[in-house]
Amino acid sequence: MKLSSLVCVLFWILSLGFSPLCSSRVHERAPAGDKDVIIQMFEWNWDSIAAECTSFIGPAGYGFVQASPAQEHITGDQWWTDYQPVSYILTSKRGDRAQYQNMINTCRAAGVGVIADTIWNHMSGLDSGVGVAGSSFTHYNYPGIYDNSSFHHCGLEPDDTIVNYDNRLEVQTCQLDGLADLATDTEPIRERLAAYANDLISLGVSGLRLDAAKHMAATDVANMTSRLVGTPYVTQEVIWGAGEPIQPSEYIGIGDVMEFRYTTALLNSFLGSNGANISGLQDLDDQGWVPGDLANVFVADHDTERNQGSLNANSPSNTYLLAHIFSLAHPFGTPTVLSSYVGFTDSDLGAPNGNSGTCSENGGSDGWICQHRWTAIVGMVGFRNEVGAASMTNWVSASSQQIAFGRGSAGFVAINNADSTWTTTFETSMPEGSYCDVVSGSSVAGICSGYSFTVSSDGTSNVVVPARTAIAIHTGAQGSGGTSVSTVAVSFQETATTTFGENIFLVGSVPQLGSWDTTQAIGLSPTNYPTWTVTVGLPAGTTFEYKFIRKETDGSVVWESDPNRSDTTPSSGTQTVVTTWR
Ligand code: LAG
Ligand code: CA
Repeated sequence: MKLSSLVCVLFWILSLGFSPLCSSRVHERAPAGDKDVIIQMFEWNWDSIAAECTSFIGPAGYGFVQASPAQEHITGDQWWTDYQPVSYILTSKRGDRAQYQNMINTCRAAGVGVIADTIWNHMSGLDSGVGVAGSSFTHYNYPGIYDNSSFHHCGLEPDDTIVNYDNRLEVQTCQLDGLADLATDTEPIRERLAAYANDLISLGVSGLRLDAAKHMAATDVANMTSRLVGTPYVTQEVIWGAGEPIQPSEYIGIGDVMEFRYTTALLNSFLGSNGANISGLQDLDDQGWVPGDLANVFVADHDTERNQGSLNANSPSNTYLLAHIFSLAHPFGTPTVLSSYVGFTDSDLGAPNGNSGTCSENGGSDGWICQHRWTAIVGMVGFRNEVGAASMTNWVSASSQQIAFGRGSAGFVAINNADSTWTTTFETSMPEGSYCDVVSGSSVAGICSGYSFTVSSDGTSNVVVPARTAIAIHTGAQGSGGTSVSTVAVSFQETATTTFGENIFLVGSVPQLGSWDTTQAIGLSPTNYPTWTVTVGLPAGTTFEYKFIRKETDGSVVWESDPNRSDTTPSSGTQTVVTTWR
């Protein structure tokens, strides 16, 4: 970021009636283009995050982990006990203060900052209880911290619970889900909450997520963030709702805003629902959302993966993965990747394995999904770090569910969210070369573990993108080998004499040549009889076998004599194969 004065003025105009925020210090978003990807390590405990930072997250190039709330909360097996704080003791299900400190130190040593999920709006919703660190409390009394006068008692609804989102005052001073609503418009509360955030900052957190920010007036939030030490990254949860008086734009002078309209757009576009398609996702700065450099964007968070508000790991036809590839490739916003656990269809289910996150090499284990380890997601983090701030180039949409675009001359991605193969010649701005597809694999010492494809000197690339998948290349992952998704045009010129009604066909070992199925053989034309010709797009750099066959008038097939012919296609360009029937 670097909030320009323009944004300040814009904020000031949009926030009529609120005091302008531009006198207060502005909080930095993640540095653009320099490891800006955040992982939301939902419910992972501090020791397991620390270990994962060292063994995987740092080396993979992520910039930040967003950890679940650190403060003392109510007891219970459900994950959402975290969102009912009862004191500012840094002891939760996920570890104590020393473990939190160790996580921060370990992650920072691996080049990864920690973003703390903080709860400023409310305390618990229970009549009374004892928290996980032993603190007793009642709904409106937290001994030594808060008493009845510390809370809003809005008097607008039965039980003071928010029902009407069309009423600004109700949304900000009544109780979200019955959670005791802190009087964030008063000095003692502002002072206490800023002290809580500064305690986390003193331990070394790099940023803060402000839970339920929409339920606090922007002026309240701005007052508290102005008291923070340093300039931590701030992302605010302001869930946009149609026609509501409280708008995400009110909060952009404070820090980033979680842009839920982006999440909804990806849900609809990738599922093709509500008239949306991925071809509509080119320019996201003209949608009326918060500006991209102030938006924190995500395919799903822990709430939306449970409440059908987004795609999730159970979404059909690979859409969840494709949406991540899109999100990491597109320049709009600072992306967060959710890393969560299975069983979220039960919306109360707590984390597995005693909150100790575990993964396998490229996926999860022990109930954890470990989205942050998926090959394609890791590959796209590398893509994003490589392309940096490069602008979008070469956007093309072959159909409503097939898009491709480049990022300057550093990267190119093609997303085929249709049910049929997309074979085309892309125009890229990439330098000539052979690249590893980072969706299917990576470059290990110049050898691609997944697909590879080539870009010619004119920037074009002939590529096959299978249905419901994507390919992506960037200048930081060059290489060859693997399985090629590039095609080259191969012209076959076979000289064969025939009698009237007989025709020459080509059949071979690769799918493009029918995989030896004579009913799928490719017909040649007697363009210059007795020379028969056909040009076929075949995978680049690939060796295959083939034969010509003659189909007789009665439908029977005569094969050329053995052995099979063999050919290796070049890595790019074209090839001509001249043969005579034998
Ligand atoms: C958030 N953003 O504004 C969190 O992202 C979201 O996960 C939190 O809700 C919510 N705000 C409050 O911090 C979660 C669960 C709720 C749960 C709440 C408090 O989605 O279901 O409410 O945390 O634990 C639970 C019960 C409610 C009950 C309430 C109070 O589900 O039925 O009314 O507790 O006892
Ligand atoms: Ca409130």
